[in-house]
Amino acid sequence: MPQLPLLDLEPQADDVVGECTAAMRASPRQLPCKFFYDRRGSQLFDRICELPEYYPTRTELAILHEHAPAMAARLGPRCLLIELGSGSSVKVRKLLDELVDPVGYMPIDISREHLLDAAGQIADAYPELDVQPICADYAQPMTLPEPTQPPQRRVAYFPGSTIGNLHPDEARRFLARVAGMVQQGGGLLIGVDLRKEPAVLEAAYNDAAGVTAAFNLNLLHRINREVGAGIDVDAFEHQAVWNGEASRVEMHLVARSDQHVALNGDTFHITVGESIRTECSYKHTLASFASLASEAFEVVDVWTDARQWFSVQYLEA
Ligand code: AVI
Repeated sequence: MPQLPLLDLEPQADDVVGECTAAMRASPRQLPCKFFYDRRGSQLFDRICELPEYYPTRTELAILHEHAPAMAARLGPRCLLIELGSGSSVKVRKLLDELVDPVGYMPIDISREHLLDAAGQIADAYPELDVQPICADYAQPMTLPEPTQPPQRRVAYFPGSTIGNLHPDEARRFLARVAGMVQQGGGLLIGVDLRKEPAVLEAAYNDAAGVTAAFNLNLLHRINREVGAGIDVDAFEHQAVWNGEASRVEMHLVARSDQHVALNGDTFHITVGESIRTECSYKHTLASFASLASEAFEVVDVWTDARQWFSVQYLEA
């Protein structure tokens, strides 16, 4: 495997205890969903993506499979592709297979080992491609290096509908930062999950095999593991509910009995039936997403599946 020139922006380690304590003080009580993804949580998430009820991953892959040539035509020749939160760099292969003379691929991920491993595999599979892995928290502002050849266009790639896990204000701020990253005339190719029947949505976040429940409860195990909080994890149960007014699926951990959670010198009393909200997953319409993005980007192309359950959209800054 080739030795790749890692640009290490040394992302700060998560302050799990500080951020969780602050979120638990909020009303209603919350825990940040970004903490789902420790080693165990990431494994559980990979299993979620394979579940029959969890339609987003396979639907997005099918859209990519069918429309990658059209997407590549829209991105144009000599583009620099910047992947935000590249993980295993799996979905991007469908695009790389179709792009004409891309000047480079910059995968950005917070997990150094995972990044180097995935970037190495891409460099192996696409020997002509200039691969520049960047270890960074893509949610933080950063200055990107110049690619070795000048690109015709910079395009950020953000699949998976991860934008759905941001509240609208956070999403607008994030999109403004991405627009700055790709510069005027640059683009964003983004996966956006769409509004659909509540029964389909609730099943996707409350699967019969209980994998999503384990993923949600792992957050409490993680807090116990990392800060020795001594939370009685069995005293909580997973709940996923559709909040139609806010157009989002909410995941909660509901106390089965009265609980005391000690964190960072604070004790939180949680009464039976009370819940801690752990994640919001917003579901957009094509119109609501265009409006959310409108301060930073204009939507110029949308590809969806036949049921219009998921979309991949190309936005221009
Ligand atoms: C990562 N993100 C887009 C997933 C989602 O669908 O909101 C996280 C997830 N939570 C439960 N299942 C999957």
